Amino acid sequence: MDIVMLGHGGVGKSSYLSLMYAAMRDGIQGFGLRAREASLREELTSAAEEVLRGRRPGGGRREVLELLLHYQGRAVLPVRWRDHRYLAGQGGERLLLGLSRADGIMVFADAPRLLGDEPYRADLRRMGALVQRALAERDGRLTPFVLVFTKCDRLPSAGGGPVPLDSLVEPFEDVIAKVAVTENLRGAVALVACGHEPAGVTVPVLWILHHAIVGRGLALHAALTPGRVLASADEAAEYERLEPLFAPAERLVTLLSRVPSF
Ligand SMILES: Nc1nc2c(ncn2[C@@H]2O[C@H](COP(=O)(O)OP(=O)(O)OP(=O)(O)O)[C@@H](O)[C@H]2O)c(=O)[nH]1
Ligand SMILES: [Mg+2]
Repeated sequence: MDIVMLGHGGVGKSSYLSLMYAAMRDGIQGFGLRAREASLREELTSAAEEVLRGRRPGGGRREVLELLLHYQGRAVLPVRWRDHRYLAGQGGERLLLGLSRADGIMVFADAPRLLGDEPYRADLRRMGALVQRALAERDGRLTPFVLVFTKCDRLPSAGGGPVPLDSLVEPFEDVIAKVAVTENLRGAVALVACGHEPAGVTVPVLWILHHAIVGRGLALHAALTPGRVLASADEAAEYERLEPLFAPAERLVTLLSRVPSF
């Protein structure tokens, strides 16, 4: 399963990843994520500790993290978690390919910055247009799509006022409209804070797992249907391992009932 995180440098992707990992390492409703290699397990765990102290996560930048999806303590499926730093003006062929093949997509935006910085908003609109192009090239696979607004602890509303959701999503209006009319894309908005007082960290990952497990399963099932191009033995085995997770993945919805979706 391929998950892509996309966002500008400094938006908070690595901070998110480390706190997400710390939450999923212990597991939620039986689902967990673990790094395949011990060195990455240690790196992510110590990065999470740094972030919880309010610091920038250390460690080198990895573009691809090899994780394993666990269910009830057993490894089920490899998860390739891609950290894609968006560069303004980038042609983005690699990005387009990554997004058009992903089983789950997270697009990151810096919430406090986007409220006041017009050039940044314009840049997010351009990034949104690129994402839309990639979405247009996808097959019809059921795929979760999360707009992750970071640094929400720094929003003026953090003291308890209403979150200016309309202003936050405005640069993404066209992408949201595209996702909303595309049958197999499931969009959500997540407001997160990744610092010493984390908030909303589990929403993006649980939204992704909730839909991507079934999405991946249905895609494998279609490939295994008699009469279709021959599926590999690996795909058949993967489907066997995934199928028992459909119902538990469905039940994650109880943790996501208040998430704005589109
Ligand atoms: N207040 C606050 N600061 C954050 C939050 N998330 C990230 N930061 C800070 O933002 C800076 C950048 O965070 P990173 O997680 O390294 O951002 P990144 O997207 O991985 O950046 P690149 O790896 O350069 O692409 C760091 O100084 C973090 O401490 C947040 O939710 N709240
Ligand atoms: Mg990073």
